[in-house]
Amino acid sequence: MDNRNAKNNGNDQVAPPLRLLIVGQKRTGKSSVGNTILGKEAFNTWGGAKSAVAHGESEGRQLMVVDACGWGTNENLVPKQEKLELFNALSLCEPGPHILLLVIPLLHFSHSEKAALQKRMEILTEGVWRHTMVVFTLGDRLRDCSIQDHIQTVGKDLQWLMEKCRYRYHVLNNKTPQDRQQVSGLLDRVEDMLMENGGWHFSLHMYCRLEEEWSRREREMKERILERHDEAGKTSRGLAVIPNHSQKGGLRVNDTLLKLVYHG
Ligand SMILES: Nc1nc2c(ncn2[C@@H]2O[C@H](COP(=O)(O)OP(=O)(O)OP(=O)(O)O)[C@@H](O)[C@H]2O)c(=O)[nH]1
Ligand SMILES: [Mg+2]
Repeated sequence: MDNRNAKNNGNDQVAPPLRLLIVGQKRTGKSSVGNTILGKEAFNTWGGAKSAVAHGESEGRQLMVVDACGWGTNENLVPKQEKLELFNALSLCEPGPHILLLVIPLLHFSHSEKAALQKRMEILTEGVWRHTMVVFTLGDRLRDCSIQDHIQTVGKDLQWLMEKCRYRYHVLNNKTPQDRQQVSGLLDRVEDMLMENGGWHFSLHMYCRLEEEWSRREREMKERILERHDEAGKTSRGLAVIPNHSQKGGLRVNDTLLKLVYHG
């Protein structure tokens, strides 16, 4: 745990900064989110800027905020330059961000936007979702409609995203940065997530190693099961042991679905 005391409660000890990484598609309001959170013009909003880092104090918390260069709309592959930009943004918040703020404007969320987002998040491994919260921008557009209604009506792609983030989201209106309640609400949510994660920050290196380890164990276990049943097949007369893979990805032997249990 490396962020036991993100909130400086007035004692003299300087709390370690909470590291936030702001990601999302181009022109969605990422820099504005950074500025609203920090309560100052830390990032430029002219567009097209490279990833940048800013420090500051906001609502009693020491913060380090990285505004990542926005990603594009290609839903089939992630251009090499975009991958490098993503890694560069990660390296700006070494040893890793506590929380990623994934910026989504309160507009229609299309299937191709979802596909493009999924491709970028996959680079960061499945583990990144534990550290990700959605920040809806253009909060000023929510007039007569609640955010829950918006999520319901926008459709299944946004609902998919909500499920990935376990419904952790917050709405910001960047046109009223003086509204500090919206910022303290967001930072409270961030701290709750940090507690749920035992204080651990996101580490791409660690999650990549974990994914490799899981697939290695899965491979070994399947091989061992197949070997064992091959031997059993040789010794038992009349019982044909036919291993195959079920449609759901489980392993079936003689029509019995074997469940693989991992202890990792
Ligand atoms: N009405 C409204 N406009 C917003 C809001 N947030 C951002 N904008 C506007 O959206 C535009 C883009 O905002 P940025 O913060 O520069 O977006 P970005 O994602 O950093 O853009 P890139 O760095 O080019 O990827 C700017 O004109 C902002 O003023 C919001 O909550 N409400
Ligand atoms: Mg920007």
